[in-house]
Amino acid sequence: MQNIRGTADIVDQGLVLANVPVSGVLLLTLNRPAKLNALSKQLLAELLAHLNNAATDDAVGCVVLTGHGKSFAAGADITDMLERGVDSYADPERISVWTQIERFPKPIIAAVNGYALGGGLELALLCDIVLAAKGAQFGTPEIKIGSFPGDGGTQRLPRAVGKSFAMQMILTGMMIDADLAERKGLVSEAVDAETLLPRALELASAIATMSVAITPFAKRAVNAAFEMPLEQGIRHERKLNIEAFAKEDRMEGLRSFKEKRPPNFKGR
Ligand code: CO8
Repeated sequence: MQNIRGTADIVDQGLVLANVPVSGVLLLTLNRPAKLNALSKQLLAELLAHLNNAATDDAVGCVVLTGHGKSFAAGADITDMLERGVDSYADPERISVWTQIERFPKPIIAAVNGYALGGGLELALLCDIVLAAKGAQFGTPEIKIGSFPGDGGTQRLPRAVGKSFAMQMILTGMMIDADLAERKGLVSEAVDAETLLPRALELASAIATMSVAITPFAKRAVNAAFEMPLEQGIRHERKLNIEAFAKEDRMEGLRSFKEKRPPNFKGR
């Protein structure tokens, strides 16, 4: 696995490629194209290692996650599940890696370039913004192989598209295209394939110019909307806002407005 710091070009090694195409933005590319980027334990571990580096690197303000080849990710590794049965799915290390990915504090944009199926869709769903290329396909086909979503899909998909459509997807295993995914609120924008990465990097770059100390608070507050009842969520939002006043950047932002100049965020 390569070191992400100062990496200008993708080095063709590892199951997750990392580079910094724009200041402040870490681009991670799932790189198991021969298996449509199926989420093996090793691939997830490499993804987590990059995210752990990014979490503590003040130079990274936003992550873009995409896939190499014709797939974002075609799901959990079916071959491994067949070989190891329940031990493949319930492997405590695999689950711990997944949970840590879910807790990554900085914003992640999924740039879905092809198939986002099963665990691949679940990975996109735990990202903060999902963009899709027009040719992308989304689905939870697990039911067709005697399974059902097991890494958050039954919980996050209904929150994204509502119960009825989520049930339709989960119980039939149907695939939907990017335009329908956009209409259902699963993705924020469906764009032409050649625009996907530039658009993702543009948004990520805009996010990375904000305070790296503050954007994680905003992410936590929005995610609370999917985890807590309204009243509790509003209390949580207030608590996070009070905590954020302890950050230098909070006062710097307010001062910059008063002084009619751009803020000089320090990420503290
Ligand atoms: N796992 C492992 N290998 C895969 C996966 C996968 N999820 N998806 C594709 N591959 C492999 C194929 O086996 C093939 O390998 P090989 O060349 O060695 O035979 C290679 O990738 C290319 O795939 P195809 O030849 O099938 O490519 P096509 O373009 O013909 O088809 C599809 C593309 C439609 C995406 C097809 O590959 C497919 O249906 N893939 C499986 C999609 C799927 O079912 N995903 C859900 C998996 S289960 C899951 O994610 C969550 C389970 C959690 C609960 C489990 C409880 C037990």
